[in-house]
Amino acid sequence: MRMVFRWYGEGNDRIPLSHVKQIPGVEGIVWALHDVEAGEEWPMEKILKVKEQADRYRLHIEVVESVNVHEDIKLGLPTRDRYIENYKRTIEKLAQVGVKVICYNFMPVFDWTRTDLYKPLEDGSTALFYEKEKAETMSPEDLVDKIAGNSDFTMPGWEAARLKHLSDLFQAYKNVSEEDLWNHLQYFLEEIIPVAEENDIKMAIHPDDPPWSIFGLPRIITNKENIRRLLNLVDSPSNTVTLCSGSLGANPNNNIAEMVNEFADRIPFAHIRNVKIYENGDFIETSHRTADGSVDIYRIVKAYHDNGFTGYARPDHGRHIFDEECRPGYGLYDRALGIMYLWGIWDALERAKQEEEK
Ligand code: DNO
Ligand code: MN
Repeated sequence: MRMVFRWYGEGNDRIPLSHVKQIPGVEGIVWALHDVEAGEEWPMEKILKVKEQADRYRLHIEVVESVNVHEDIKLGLPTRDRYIENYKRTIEKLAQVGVKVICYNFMPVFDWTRTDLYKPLEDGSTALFYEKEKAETMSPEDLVDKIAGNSDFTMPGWEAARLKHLSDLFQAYKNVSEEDLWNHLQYFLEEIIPVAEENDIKMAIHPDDPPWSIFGLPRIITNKENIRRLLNLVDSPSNTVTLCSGSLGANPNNNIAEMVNEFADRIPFAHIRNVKIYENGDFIETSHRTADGSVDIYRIVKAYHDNGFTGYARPDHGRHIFDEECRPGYGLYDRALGIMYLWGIWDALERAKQEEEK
């Protein structure tokens, strides 16, 4: 397991790399050019700037999250080919600086969705929260206002410029069924996977978060069967998954450890975090500890260990603790604690194996 840490870039993340460097076992950053719009080719000067910054702390930049997919590609519009060309050029450039994994998602309009960014937990910390009834009755505009308008930070997946055209976007998706979305994903993958293969890059799709349809928009990367289908769309070692335990784990029917066992050789990147699910369908993000949430983090880490996992892993979101002022879900402290919990499980498993072999 190779531990990495998401970092939003100089001037865009309050956490300095000097602090990231001090978290035990972190070897690289998970990064992106957050100021480049979806569909545009990433400029080499900007890529090199991030590399220089990371080099200074001897942190690598092998994992990118995300190169976002332009909406026209998801909609299957004729203009998609231009954006797919840009995507290919970006893959090639990233390979040149040593990138190995590119995470992306294929969710229409919205990335991760929550109804509350700072919901108090019983211990006095706050965390990202999803209230089912609110999500089902709220308008998309109110949600955008709540998430993008409520934060001092630019929120990836919630870019104001793109979401200005919300009603047009919803109109455009009116006639796009789940099957259409599958077809559009297949078209995209058939184009980009050969380029990824040639450049020794793994394209790792992130599951939908939460793993069900919101506002009537189609969502397809939601469970084991659908991940199997995705991997079969283009059967290549470069067509892979970012297995996110928290996203998939919001649905209690998803057994993540089972997915690790089935898809191990096609998971180059693991997102590990916990959520607590309530009976009414609400869920809140908790500490990484198994006892604190509904997802069995121990079993998941054990499944990775059993399968000899050598891919990258990151703590996904964390709570906001110790009065830290941070990007929602992306503070330093709780993610650092999460890393130590993951290492604790991993090292104990590793040690037990070595003792057995003696
Ligand atoms: C949620 C997060 C996501 C992720 C993007 C990747 O679990 O990991 O917001 O960053 O969906 O494209
Ligand atoms: Mn995730």
